[in-house]
Amino acid sequence: LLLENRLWQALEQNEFELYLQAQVDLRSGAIIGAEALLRWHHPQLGMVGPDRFIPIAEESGLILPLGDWVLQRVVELLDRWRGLGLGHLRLAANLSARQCHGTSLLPQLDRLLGQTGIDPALLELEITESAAMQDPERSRELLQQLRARGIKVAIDDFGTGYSSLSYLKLFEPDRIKIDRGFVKDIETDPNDAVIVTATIGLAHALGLEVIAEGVETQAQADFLRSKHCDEGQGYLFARPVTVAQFEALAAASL
Ligand code: G
Ligand code: G
Ligand code: MN
Ligand code: NA
Repeated sequence: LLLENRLWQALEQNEFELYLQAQVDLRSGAIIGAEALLRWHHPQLGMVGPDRFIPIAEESGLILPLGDWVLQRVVELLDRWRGLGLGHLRLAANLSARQCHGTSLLPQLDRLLGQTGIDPALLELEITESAAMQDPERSRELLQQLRARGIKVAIDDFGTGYSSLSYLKLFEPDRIKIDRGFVKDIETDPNDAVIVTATIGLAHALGLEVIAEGVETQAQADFLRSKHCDEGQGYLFARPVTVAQFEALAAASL
């Protein structure tokens, strides 16, 4: 309860910050974009990670204004990058289940796109497999609406939920994010290696791109590249860092 009360105040007092984690092309090694990850600077507790406050924010409804704030900030950054020579970078934001199934997301996106004139294809929204599966028909409709606006969609934590592979065809996302649970033991667990290889093949057969999460070692990156995985994200390439740090990293890798 304490954390929950404090959360509403946190939004008013600007205690949230977006960290950015680079996403790289596995073939060239180039940074092609980033995922935005929320952090909370609690005045007493210090830095609080999203695993601790997102579930509470989701429960209490704060996730809606907080999610609005994230989207606004992400679009602002895409707009800013055009003036910094970083206008090629894609930026992904995580959507909560409530945001996906509420009514304010599309109007807000239309407003933000209209205000800035950014290329909607540089904005990617990550929807977890489990959020999408809470209401598959509504999710299909939402993804169709996003696609109509040219916004990209990635299915996050792919492989961890109950989704049948046939839903990939129904949702028609642009990309799937292979959950880091499968990447972790990719070299030692033959089952994980088979699952990852088959998932990449299936996604490509359906015309989708694939990014692997939680890439921590060069051997994992080499394996993924050998299986034609398109992109990677993980500590091997970069940790989540501040916006200024990410901009420096991306500028240096041009
Ligand atoms: O940054 P990382 O460690 O610790 O994130 C933990 C979890 O929090 C991840 O599952 C991530 O998807 C989620 N998360 C991070 N930022 C956001 C956000 O802005 N919105 C939502 N809904 N989830 C987020
Ligand atoms: O949205 P999602 O559940 O994918 O959130 C990404 C989470 O994964 C964040 O919490 C981020 O800090 C974490 N993460 C990113 N790269 C790595 C990595 O290489 N290893 C591990 N263990 N976690 C990572
Ligand atoms: Mn994510
Ligand atoms: Na994930």
